[in-house]
Amino acid sequence: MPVEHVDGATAPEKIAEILARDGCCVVDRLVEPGVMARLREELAPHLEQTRLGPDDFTGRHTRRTGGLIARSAIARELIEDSQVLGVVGQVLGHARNFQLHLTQVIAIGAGESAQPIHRDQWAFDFFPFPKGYEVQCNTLWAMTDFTEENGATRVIPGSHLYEDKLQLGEGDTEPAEMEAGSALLYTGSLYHGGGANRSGETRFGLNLTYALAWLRQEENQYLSVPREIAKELPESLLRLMGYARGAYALGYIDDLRDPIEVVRPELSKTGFGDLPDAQSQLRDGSSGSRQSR
Ligand SMILES: O=C(O)CCC(=O)C(=O)O
Ligand SMILES: [Fe+2]
Repeated sequence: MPVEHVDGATAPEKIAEILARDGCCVVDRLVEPGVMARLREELAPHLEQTRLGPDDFTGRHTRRTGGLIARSAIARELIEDSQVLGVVGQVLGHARNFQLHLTQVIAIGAGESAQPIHRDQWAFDFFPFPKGYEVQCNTLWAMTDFTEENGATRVIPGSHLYEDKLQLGEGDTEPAEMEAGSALLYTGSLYHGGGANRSGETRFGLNLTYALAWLRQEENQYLSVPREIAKELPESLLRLMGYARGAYALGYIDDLRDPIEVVRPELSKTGFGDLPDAQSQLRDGSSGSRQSR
């Protein structure tokens, strides 16, 4: 079954429905291809300096460049894309809040072989999350066109409901082909992998992922983004990076202080900040689907 495509104006609710059904969906032309060209220009010095991967999973002909909040204004905007956050809010709506999990340009070089098929949520030490309980909602933006030949991500629509820890091969998958400016959205439970690059050109993708705020982030945002830069960021992005509590109590500093105080003291909420809201949710037993931002 090929991956379903929707156009860039599709409502987040509709995309979330497709993700619930298939575990993946391509949103065509979410931004103009020119945005992706500018992103590449902006990141060029960092992309050039990034080392090749050390193993077959990360890819020995693949460069992975992170720290994108510190390095790119365009990436910062894409991280907060309202349509994407709308989808993520729905897919992860069973938890109180979610946070940014990682920012990474994945540049699959010519001659790269196919990445092993995996679930991204295996990063959580292979914890067997219950089927249907999504912990991650991911985007992979095409910075160049994604074609079967140049290493378009291989996906298995519907595999988010498969058993865990399966060993699947390229033959089980479909290529998520799309034009630059489009994005593949997929859950952490979807079986997928980077494709083999049989073209002569590098395939550039931008992986921006989000996870429940009670899980550890894959890319450590507090250490990847220097404090001088963090001080200049908008509150919404800081909250998404993890300068906020996860669920009710996770991540405060010392005397129950709001973590945002470290970078923007004027934004601090006193005590638990959102305590009244948190308490009312505990009292009425609802799990809440409010994003903390
Ligand atoms: O670059 C891609 O197409 C996918 C890479 C991937 O799935 C991963 O590194 O986890
Ligand atoms: Fe992956």
